[in-house]
Amino acid sequence: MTIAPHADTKAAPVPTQSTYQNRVADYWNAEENPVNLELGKIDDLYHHHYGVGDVDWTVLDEPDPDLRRARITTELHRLEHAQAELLAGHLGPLTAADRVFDAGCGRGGGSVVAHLRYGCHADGVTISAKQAAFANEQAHKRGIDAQVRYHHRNMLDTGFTTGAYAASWNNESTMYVELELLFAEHSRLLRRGGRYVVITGCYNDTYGRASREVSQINAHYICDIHPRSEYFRAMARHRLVPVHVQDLTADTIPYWELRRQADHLVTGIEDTFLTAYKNGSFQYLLIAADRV
Ligand code: SAH
Ligand code: GPP
Ligand code: MG
Repeated sequence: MTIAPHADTKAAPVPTQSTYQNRVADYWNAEENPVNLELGKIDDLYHHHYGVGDVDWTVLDEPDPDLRRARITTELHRLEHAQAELLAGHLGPLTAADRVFDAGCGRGGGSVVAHLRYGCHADGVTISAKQAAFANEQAHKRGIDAQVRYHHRNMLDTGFTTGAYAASWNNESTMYVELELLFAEHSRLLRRGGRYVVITGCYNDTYGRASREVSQINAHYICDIHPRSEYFRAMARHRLVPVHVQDLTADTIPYWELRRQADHLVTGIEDTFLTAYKNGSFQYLLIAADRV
C-alpha cells in the first residue's frame, strides 16, 4: 500500500449501519436511472442532484426526435453541472495542498468538480459500495485517483483525521441522516476557519409540517426531509456559522419544468417536486458556513 496524501487513517472499515442505512444502500446499489446515467455519460461527470438556472427552451422545438432527446439530455446535464459549480464556488478559496470532504458523494461528480476547480485533494464518502467503486473507477480513468478518492463509509462516522479538511459539503445528501450527528462529524473534520456548504431540499417551516408532496418525495427516495429551521439550529450547536444563505427554489423550477417534458428520462417524481415548490411547502436551499 502506498502512503497517499490522504487523511484516511483507518484501514477501510466496513461501515456500521442501521437497518435504515442498509435500505438506503440497497437503493443506491440498484439505482440505474437513465436521467442520471445518460447525463453522466456526456462528459463522465455523474451527478445525483438537480439543476439550477434558465433553460434553453429551443431544445423542445428540435424536429429530429433523436436529436431532440439528445439536446434535452445535454440541457439537463448543463443545469445539474451549474448546480455543482455553484456549490464548489462557495468552498473556496482553496489550494492544491488543501483537502475536502464530500459527504454522501454519489457517483462522484462533485469531488471531481472541486478537484478540477482548485486542484485540491478530495475524499468522497457514500453508503453504497457500488457507487464508491464506480466513482474510483472514474477517477482512475481521469488520472486523478491520487488526489480524488471515494470510500464506502458512513458519513456520520468517517474515521478520517480530525481537523484535516479545509472544506466539506453535502449536496442533496442531508435528508438521509440526523443533522446533529452529521454536523458533529463535519465540525470534527474541518479545521478552524474551514468552510461547510450544503445544498438541500428542505420543508418550509412557514408552511407548517411536511406537506403531502414532501412525504411523497420522502417515500420515493427513502429519505426524511428536514425542516429549514433544523439546519440553522444544528449548525449553531456545532460551531458552523452561516455566511451565505440562498433560496434556490425559483432557480430550480425551470430544471423540473424541462425534466417533466423529457419523456426518455422522467422517473415520475417530477410533478411532485413542481407542486411542492409552487405550493410553498418545499424549498431548495444553499447554506455556506464557517467552522469557527
Ligand atoms: N452528493 C452527490 C450524491 C447525492 S445522492 C451528488 O451531488 O451527486 C445521496 C447520496 O447520499 C448517495 O450517494 C448515498 O449513498 C449517500 N448517503 C446516504 N446516507 C449516507 C450515509 N449515512 N453515509 C454516507 N453516504 C450516505
Ligand atoms: C437526487 O438524486 C436525490 C436525492 C439525493 C434525494 C432527495 C433530494 C431532495 C432535494 C429531496 P438523483 O439524481 O439520483 O435523483 P433522480 O434519479 O430523481 O434524478
Ligand atoms: Mg438525477
